[in-house]
Amino acid sequence: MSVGLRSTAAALPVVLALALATPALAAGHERVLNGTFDAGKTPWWSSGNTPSKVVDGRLCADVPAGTVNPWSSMIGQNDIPLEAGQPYTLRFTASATKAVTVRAVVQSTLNKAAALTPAPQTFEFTGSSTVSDIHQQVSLQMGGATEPYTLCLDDVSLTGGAIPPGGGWTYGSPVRVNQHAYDVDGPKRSTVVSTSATPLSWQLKDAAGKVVRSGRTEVRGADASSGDSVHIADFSAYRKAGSGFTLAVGQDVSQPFDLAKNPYAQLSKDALAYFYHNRSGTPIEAARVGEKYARPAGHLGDASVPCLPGVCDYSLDVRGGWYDAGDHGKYVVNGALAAWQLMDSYEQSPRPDVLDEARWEVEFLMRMQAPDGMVHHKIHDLAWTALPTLPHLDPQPRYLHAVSTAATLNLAAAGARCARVIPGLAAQCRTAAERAWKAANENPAVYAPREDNVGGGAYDDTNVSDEFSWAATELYALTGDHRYLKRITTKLTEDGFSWKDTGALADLTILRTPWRFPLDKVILAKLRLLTVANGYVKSLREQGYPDPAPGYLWGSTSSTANAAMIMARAHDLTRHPKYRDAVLESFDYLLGRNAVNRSFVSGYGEQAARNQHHRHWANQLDPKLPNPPAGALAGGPNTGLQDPVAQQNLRGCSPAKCYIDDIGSWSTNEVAINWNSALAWVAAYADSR
Ligand code: 9MR
Repeated sequence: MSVGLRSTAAALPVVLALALATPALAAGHERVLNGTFDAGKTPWWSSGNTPSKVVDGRLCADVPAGTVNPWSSMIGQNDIPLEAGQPYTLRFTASATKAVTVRAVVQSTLNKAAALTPAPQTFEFTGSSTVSDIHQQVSLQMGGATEPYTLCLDDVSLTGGAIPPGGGWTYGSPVRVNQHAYDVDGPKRSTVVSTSATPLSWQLKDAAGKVVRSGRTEVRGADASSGDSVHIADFSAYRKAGSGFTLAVGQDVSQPFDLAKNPYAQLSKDALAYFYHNRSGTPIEAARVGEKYARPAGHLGDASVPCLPGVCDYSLDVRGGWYDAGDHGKYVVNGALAAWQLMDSYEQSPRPDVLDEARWEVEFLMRMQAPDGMVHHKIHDLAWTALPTLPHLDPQPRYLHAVSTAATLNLAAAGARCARVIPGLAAQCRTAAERAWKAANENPAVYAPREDNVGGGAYDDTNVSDEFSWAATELYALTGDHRYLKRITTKLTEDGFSWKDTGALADLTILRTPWRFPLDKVILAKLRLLTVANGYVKSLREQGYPDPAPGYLWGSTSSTANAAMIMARAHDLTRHPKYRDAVLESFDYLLGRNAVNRSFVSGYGEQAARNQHHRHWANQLDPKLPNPPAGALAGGPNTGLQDPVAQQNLRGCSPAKCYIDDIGSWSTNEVAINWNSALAWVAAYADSR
């Protein structure tokens, strides 16, 4: 990931009471990750002129001669949390192939000389931090050498600070609400964090502070996902529209919220605008997004992209499409799913702008098709670029990666849907989809390698039976050709769907065009849809916070939104209000009624995500750049804690609390097309009901 000093000073996300603990109590808190290099090099980095690798359990760096400043050649680790006024002790063992003096640096804390010799020595330095910031740095600075040498480093440790690793978080008011708005005609509930065994009194107040309704909470008790003890306050009976309401429980007051007739009309537009903002290969016009978000066309070089060496001997024009997420990669599996979901949104809640946006991606997906009909898995940078990097300033060369069966079937599925719904592309999409299907059947087990994750994500998948089934369903819906029918093998289950598991989409497609399918298939698909939707409704009701799919893995908010999509389809088929209510309560979860008291959608709610991991919505790193525009969904709580910021600040978190609104936390706070497509689908549905 990115290297170098961060210019921002994000506040420590901690309980102040903890900061008052005496330093002596806290001396043992380790602040460095993987200081023994047992887990390889991550998250250590070295300067571009100083190649480094782990050798026999030590990090060894080749230091060049002829640089001027100490910081011209460095090894380091970023995102070190420090507290102002606290003492810290840095220890490490190091050797060099020649006697040399380097600088040992803890940013804002200490900067000391260390005289290295060929024999490993252990050093220890202390200092007090002058800042409270979770983005400080530990480094060895080796610049200024007269001759090249190799330095090896081991057992790096930085101890100190009062706040335990993982935080010591507080989340503000215990009264958690949908910080954007409740539908006046829908359910209106709040989750109140409290260990009281008896009900508490609540008061609903209008913007002037006048109590307009009051009642008592229902005691719910321990909530496993969050570790919180909770009550539920239900003010559904109040049905007057207005803005600036708050809910008070004793001295505790919620974030303000609105009660509105149609609270999701604007979100429906904003969630879709996300895709325009992230288009590749075209200028993003101020007339559409405002000056702040306008930018020149990115990656015009995608008009001619060669394969990685040894993969193919041609170049393809793979202009256009959307950037996948916070990175500038373009991946067929994820792009096809997102485009499919937008096309499905069009069929559910028709709006021409949704089709325009889907068309932009489908045209790109078709460009990824190789001459033999197989489809390249992805195109992305050779190496990860630093944050921030605007698309038109990306210095990295880009390559097409090998074809895969999964990508090929994704084009078959999305292409078949396109042939049914996008005017003007029908013939081209049908040809591409049918060629892809044929090619995938001739090459049924070509998998994208898991290790291919430098400069872009892997999107690896070694089970493509679900992709075959999804593609067969779409092709049958398009053509009615019985050869496809027997290839439909997958069903909707409570696991829902994701870029990797697309089997559930077969049932959703059958129910989209039931008149094209045999009756028994339709009846069974409907039965499964209702069973799964009922399970989500039940799960949502059992949770302290209303999440229908409380799994808390990477992109967990998209699982919530996709579960809401399935419940919306159930509502559509049955008109039973319990499904509509559960869709609305899923929005409550996404928009602030959750364990971290935060709206995961930028611009929606008083405490909304604003520092999502993104290469040009990077205001946290450069104040000249914007925060994400309204309507960008953060990935959300993820127990995997795959990035260093999450590892430093969330260690030990309860699943529903494994979230930090920091640009460095790509595993909890990235944005992505397949997550926003889910949000756009559900928001359009809520808007059009
Ligand atoms: O959404 C993807 C998630 O399911 C995977 O666990 C994760 C690691 O492979 O990758 C996620 O996708 C990322 C992709 O690899 C690169 N672009 C950003 C995507 C969202 O974080």
